[in-house]
Amino acid sequence: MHIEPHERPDARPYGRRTFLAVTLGGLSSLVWAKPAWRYFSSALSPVVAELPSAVRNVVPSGWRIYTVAATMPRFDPGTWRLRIDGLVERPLTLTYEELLALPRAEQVSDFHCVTGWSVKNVHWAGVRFPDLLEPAKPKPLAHALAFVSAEKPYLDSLTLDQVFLADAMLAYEMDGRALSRPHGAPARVVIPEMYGYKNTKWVERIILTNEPIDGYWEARGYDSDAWVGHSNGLA
Ligand SMILES: Nc1nc2c(c(=O)[nH]1)N[C@H]1C(S)=C(S)[C@@H](COP(=O)(O)O)O[C@H]1N2
Ligand SMILES: [Mo]
Repeated sequence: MHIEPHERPDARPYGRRTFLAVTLGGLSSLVWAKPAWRYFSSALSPVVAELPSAVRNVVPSGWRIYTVAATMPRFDPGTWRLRIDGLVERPLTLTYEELLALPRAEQVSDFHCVTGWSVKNVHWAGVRFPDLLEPAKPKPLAHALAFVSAEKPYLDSLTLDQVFLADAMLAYEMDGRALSRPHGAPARVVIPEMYGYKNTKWVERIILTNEPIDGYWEARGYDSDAWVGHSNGLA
């Protein structure tokens, strides 16, 4: 089956200007003139690897911001809620404060999009799924989770075994700061062993189900086997 790369127009990668503003912050945009940007867009690009290290350290992160809707959800710490329901004994609603109060985990991991770009050494902080799910008491029949994004109609699904991997988390910080709006504020899935499309941003609801459901990209032809190196999207 032929799979289109998911930068196609309806995947709406952010415009260069937004992206630069988001990513570079205070850096002079002069330094990052348009032609150079192309080379920097993949962290694995050989061009980047050959740069002197002083330059490499200020190379923009390599992230591409993906959305499926026209606007990104806006996070209000006062009214935001995370719902955990479905096959659980105790459906839960967490405030942002309550999420941050759960046991905190940190990690450094690489991030891979199935279309071929990667970002190395991303620092994440968040909560591990056993700590997040325990208070809701998943029922024995619960074998999977559906992550519902506040960005409609994005959603994706993972099995309980997958989210219990040691470096999977619901992340609320990236590189030492609260998760930014483009990266999914206030909380996104991080599962480094799997391609980016399993890393749902703007998570507002987690539904425990008996088996995984098709996610946004899977419904459009991508493998539900999203292990890095296995999925069909890139090859
Ligand atoms: N809500 C939502 N989550 C999403 C996506 C999206 O379009 N919407 N894209 C996915 C894909 S394909 C990738 S590669 C990553 C990209 O993460 P970033 O936008 O923070 O760079 O987000 C994933 N999570
Ligand atoms: Mo992706």
